Amino acid sequence: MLSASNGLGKLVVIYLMLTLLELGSTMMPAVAATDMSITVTGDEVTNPNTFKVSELKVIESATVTLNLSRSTAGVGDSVTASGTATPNAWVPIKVLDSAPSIVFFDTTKADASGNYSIDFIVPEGISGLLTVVTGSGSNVANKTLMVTTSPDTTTPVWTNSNLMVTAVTHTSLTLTWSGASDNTGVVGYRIYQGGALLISTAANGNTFDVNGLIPGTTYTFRIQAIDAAGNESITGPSATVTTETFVFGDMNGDKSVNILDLLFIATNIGQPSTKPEAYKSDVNEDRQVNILDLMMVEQYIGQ
Ligand SMILES: [Ca+2]
Ligand SMILES: [Ca+2]
Ligand SMILES: [Ca+2]
Repeated sequence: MLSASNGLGKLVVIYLMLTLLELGSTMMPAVAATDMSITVTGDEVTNPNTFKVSELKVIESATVTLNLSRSTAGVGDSVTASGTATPNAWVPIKVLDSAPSIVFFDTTKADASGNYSIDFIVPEGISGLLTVVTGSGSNVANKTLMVTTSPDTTTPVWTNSNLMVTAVTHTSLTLTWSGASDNTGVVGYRIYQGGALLISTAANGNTFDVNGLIPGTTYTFRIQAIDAAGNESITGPSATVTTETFVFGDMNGDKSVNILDLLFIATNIGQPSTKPEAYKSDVNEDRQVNILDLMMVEQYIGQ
């Protein structure tokens, strides 16, 4: 606070102040000033030729400091960067990867005491050493943050799981199941017959033909999903099925061999062998349904 008690004194002070302000950098003490504020009030009523410099304040820039709430983090983790800077100043924050590319940028305002704090989330696809920088120009502070990739321990899950069994013959059937999901993706399915692993399949095929089964036998199948880390689901769908009982020549499955079985074969003559009925009608297994199959079955009529 500068003031003077009489008119002459005021003029001297004003002159000195104006000179001081005009000469500025040559007369003022050497400080690292980034801002100045001057409050001037006039005395227009009693003496319009006078005014008073009531406050001359130099705001020095404070050196930016930085602390991180953690030194290691995983993707999706929140990290708090905090420290001190110039009171009420905006503080930029940058997070750089090793390239270096900016993976996060924001600004926050320091409070009247110079304290600032800002949170950021470690983005997807980031790993390795990050550098967190706050401040600007030459007045910056930085800290490193190691982003670790934690192993996937989450197993695939089934929602409304379903396992269908179709095309059941005396030795084969077809399994078809709904898909599972996983936090990192399902890479395949494991098919269990009873408690034993039958086969693993790729994730893009939700169907499998089981062959070589024994006629008239009950089987339980279960499907489990696996992810890239080898985590296997535990709640996959299951189904129990009995293969057809085999009576040689009993083409229509009525447990007897008669003219109806010959008709069954006759209607499948010329059909592709992949058609279940035709496959079944190929009694001599020569991949064709023809008169030879009819002749074989005819021998068993009445037995
Ligand atoms: Ca997983
Ligand atoms: Ca029959
Ligand atoms: Ca045949």
